[in-house]
Amino acid sequence: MEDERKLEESMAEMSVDEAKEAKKKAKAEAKAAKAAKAAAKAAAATEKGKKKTKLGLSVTKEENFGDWYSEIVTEAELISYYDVSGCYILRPWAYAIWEELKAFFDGEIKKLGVENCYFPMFVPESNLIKEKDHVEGFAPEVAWVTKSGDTDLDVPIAVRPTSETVMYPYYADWIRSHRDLPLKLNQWCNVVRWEFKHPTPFIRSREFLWQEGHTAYATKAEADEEVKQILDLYRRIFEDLLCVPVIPGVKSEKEKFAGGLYTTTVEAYVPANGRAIQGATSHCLGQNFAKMFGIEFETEERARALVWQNSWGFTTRTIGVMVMVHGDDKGLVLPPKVAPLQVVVIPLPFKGCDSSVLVGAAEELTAELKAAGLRVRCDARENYTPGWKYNHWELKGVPLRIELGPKDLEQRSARFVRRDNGAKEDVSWQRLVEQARCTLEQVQKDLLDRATKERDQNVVEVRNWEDFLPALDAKKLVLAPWCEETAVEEWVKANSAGGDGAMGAKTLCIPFKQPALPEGTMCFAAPDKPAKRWTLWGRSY
Ligand code: 87F
Repeated sequence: MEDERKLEESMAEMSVDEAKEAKKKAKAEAKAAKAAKAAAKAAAATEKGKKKTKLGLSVTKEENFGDWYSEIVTEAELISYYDVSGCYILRPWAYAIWEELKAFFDGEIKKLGVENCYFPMFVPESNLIKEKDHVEGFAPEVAWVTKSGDTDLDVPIAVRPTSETVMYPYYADWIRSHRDLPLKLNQWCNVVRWEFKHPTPFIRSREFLWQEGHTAYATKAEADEEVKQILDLYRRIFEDLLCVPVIPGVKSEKEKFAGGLYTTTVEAYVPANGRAIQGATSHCLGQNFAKMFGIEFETEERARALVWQNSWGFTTRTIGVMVMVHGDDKGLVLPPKVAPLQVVVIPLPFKGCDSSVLVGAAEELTAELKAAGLRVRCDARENYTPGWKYNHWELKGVPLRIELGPKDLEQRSARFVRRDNGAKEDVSWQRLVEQARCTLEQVQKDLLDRATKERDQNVVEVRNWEDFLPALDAKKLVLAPWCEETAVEEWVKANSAGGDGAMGAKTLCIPFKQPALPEGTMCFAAPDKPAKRWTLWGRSY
């Protein structure tokens, strides 16, 4: 009541638009707070339930995907909830996965001649608003520092939501001649976007980790080339590391980064709820920012010219997508290439057996695997039963479990158990390292194969509007011939929002890989307009 009154009072001093905006914001804030409270309550309830059973997850992926996800990310010790709504603690298990992705991408961009750097997280107000198109739609999400202690700052300072406006004033300074080009910088950092939509760990958080690359070239051809190269690295992060198949393509005019020329993207699919999710974007900014920030150079012919720029980024969202795609009712299923631990060795002491010999042998096998470069740990803790350990490491998603019991010891072999499909195999000690490597490679391959099959079964070609909604409602992504008119895109979105609260469909991308489009094919949603290309549509995050 008190808050409402305060809001009314301050609204009396605002313009109608400002008042509307403030009301909207207050409503969204209240909604976010309510959602956070509900999430905390749910977390506490499942915590309680589990204390009773000690069995790991209390809901199945199919029963309630949302609850399953909140539970798995906390129970597997990827994240902890934090006291600021929409912010999460990345625990070592999640951070180690991030470090794997980072190591891969960092190595690859260095091969392309990109250098790492670090710019401040604070943006002067005057720079932030220089590029209007770019900031307009995003303004409500920008967080501001307005005080130090009790004193108001002379000028408020924004916290970076992305760093175009932080970096480009200095690009204008540094770039003078064609000899200063190309300039290729990247930074690994955090960014803050004060979102009001329901927050989800990794998927939508108010602070997240990412890399942002910002490059400048003399020619458009060079910039175009890099956009593709970076997008392909993003594809490899998803497919080769996370075993998540993606569809690369270009965004529609409506969905592209407004400040740029065109946006390329990799789009993933979450089978459990049929939603699409943007994986990472690689933008060609054209010369828009160069104009705004005066980034010019002298050509070899001594003429003045504007640079061509790109920016590109991927975030900790990648981890959330991997969890959603591969996790099961026992917990996480981690692809070996990103798993913090690839193998866990568990000795199975038996009553009446000398457990020190068994544990000694388990530790030796562990050392051998470690020496071969695998990430492995021996879990010989005496205060937990083997059954408890199986559940624990399954929950954490370790790709391969190696059990060693008295019988195995006798036969100088060990039992391999795969996390992804439960397959068991007895392996002689002589072939231990070789077979562990081979099994992990097979798991990596099988995870991508399985996810690709499932994704492919859920992308359908639709040629007319009648078939569009039923496909969406059956949790499909839809590939449809489209006229590429924004008005039609907006019409589709409005007319695909279900009465049951289902959201409208968006264009995800115009895939680079196009099925044949016969001459005379019309737009699926506007049958009087010729279709230009097949476009991928879906309900999305
Ligand atoms: C939120 C607030 C202010 C996204 C925002 O995709 C500005 C923005 O510019 C904003 N949310 N964006 C677009 C970011 C574009 C681009 N930046 C570099 C990337 C990749 C990395």
